[in-house]
Amino acid sequence: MTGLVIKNTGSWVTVRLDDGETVNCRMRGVLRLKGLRCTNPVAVGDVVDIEEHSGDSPVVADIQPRKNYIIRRASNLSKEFQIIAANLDQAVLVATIFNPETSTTFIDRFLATAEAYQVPAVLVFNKIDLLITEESRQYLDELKVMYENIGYRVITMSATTGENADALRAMLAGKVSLLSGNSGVGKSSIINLLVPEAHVRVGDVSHTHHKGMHTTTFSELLDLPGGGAIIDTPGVKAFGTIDFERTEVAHYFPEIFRISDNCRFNNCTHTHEPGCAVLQAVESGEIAYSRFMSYLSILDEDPDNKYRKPF
Ligand SMILES: Nc1nc2c(ncn2[C@@H]2O[C@H](COP(=O)(O)OP(=O)(O)O)[C@@H](O)[C@H]2O)c(=O)[nH]1
Ligand SMILES: [Mg+2]
Ligand SMILES: [Zn+2]
Repeated sequence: MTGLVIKNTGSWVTVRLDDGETVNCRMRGVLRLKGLRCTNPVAVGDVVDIEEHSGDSPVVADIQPRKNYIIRRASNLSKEFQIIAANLDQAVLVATIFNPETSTTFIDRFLATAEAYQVPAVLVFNKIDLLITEESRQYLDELKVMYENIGYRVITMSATTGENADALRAMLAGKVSLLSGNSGVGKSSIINLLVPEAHVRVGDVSHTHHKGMHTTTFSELLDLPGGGAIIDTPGVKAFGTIDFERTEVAHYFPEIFRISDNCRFNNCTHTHEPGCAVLQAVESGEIAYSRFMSYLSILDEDPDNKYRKPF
């Protein structure tokens, strides 16, 4: 039998079978071994083969090949990885420009990581009802235009007033979307708006179990009324930074990559080289300064990097 993993608590996975029935399954030991450096070999969104055993709980026996998946390090310095979700149609970043402010660096890292995973990314700026000054609304417009010019879809909305909620619904319809974003940006509020019966707690870390001293958060796939689903990953701000190859970082900034065709050297890092078309485009404003700064900040993580910041 095959089914879709709709919840993963770490020790159990909930699988929805083709007939709609859901079953809680254990994981077969050998699957754990396959994902040696992975704390959870099975993720929400996975299609799995299960075996039923009389008198015992069903077992996830195999995972079907994934279209894509998102991973993160189990902890900052850990060598172990955690698969956050699999088989995504898109990754949605919920951001706010006020209360709290999501930095453009955070947004750009998210977008670059999504590019690296080949998952289409969408930006949702929430809490637009809070933007009462002309400057703040102008800033939002600038960000929207900037990201749209690069090729990303941008929705501006308010979960509180419901403004533009229909645009969000249309964007999610029929797709499996991962919902990410810093805490406090309104992810839970958005989920409640879309799936009222989910009753996700707002202003709090949702879906947490307190078992003694351990706090476990789990991912869950929630069906949308109009078709499609969102994957909620409480406690996961964004996907983990993958280990970008220094020479590849520019590939994940589409507008930088496009222009880099015109750099004099084909191994140009766009940091100091003569004849660098990217540096020229940053200077002329064709490439947004904030985007270029985000690009540099990812390069900066490379301990071997030897470039000098040009600004
Ligand atoms: N003004 C305003 N507040 C919002 C909006 N969306 C969420 N909030 C508030 O922001 C806080 C955090 O929301 P929550 O949904 O828990 O954010 P999460 O941490 O991303 O899940 C709560 O107090 C919400 O009521 C919005 O669109 N406008
Ligand atoms: Mg929440
Ligand atoms: Zn260059």
